[in-house]
Amino acid sequence: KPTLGVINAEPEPIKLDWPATALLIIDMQRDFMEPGGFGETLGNDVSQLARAVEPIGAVLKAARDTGMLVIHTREGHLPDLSDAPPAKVERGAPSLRIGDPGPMGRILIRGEAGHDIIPELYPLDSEVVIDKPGKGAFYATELTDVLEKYGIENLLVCGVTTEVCVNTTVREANDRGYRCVVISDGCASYFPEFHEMGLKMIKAQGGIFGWVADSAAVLEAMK
Ligand code: C5J
Repeated sequence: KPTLGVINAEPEPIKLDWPATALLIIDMQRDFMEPGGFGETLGNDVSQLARAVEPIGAVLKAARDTGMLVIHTREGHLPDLSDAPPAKVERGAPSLRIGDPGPMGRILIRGEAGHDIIPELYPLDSEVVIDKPGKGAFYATELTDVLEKYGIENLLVCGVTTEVCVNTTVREANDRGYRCVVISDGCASYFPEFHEMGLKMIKAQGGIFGWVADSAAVLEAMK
């Protein structure tokens, strides 16, 4: 297997050293993807996110086949809500608030069924799972330590939602010096127009936060 690959990305192709590259899958949790979870309590049409599952599954399979480091994240809070800022819990007028009992257990609480990753993309025991209280995967997590331990310099980023947790994480990663390639069809938003703009914001201005490529381009480069 070649250790270098070139992804036909926007705004320009990017050459990656595979051993220094990880696949980062953001928040593919039942709470965002399925009826009765956090996403739906906010009034969202959760069916909008389903389109990202297959492309992520294809890249996940390729990453597993090549031995790439795979990191999954989950947004959620401790059962006593001690890591949930009141500003987050109290805002808006959701049908259920964070911590309230719902059909998949307490909304956005670690250990509940709704907090878990969807079966199609379920982590292997050997993969890293990062629990995060915020939208970004670096804030109040061990992600930096994990990336340093494995010598990671580049991230293939996908998951939900494009403009919230994916964008926040890519911005955090970019400031920390990681090259981020965002997998366009491996991301989704409850708002298709936010998805489009979320990707444009990343790749505009010469790739101000990173690169964007579809799953086909990523898979081609990983061959
Ligand atoms: C949101 C996320 N949208 N994972 N979380 O609240 O994007």
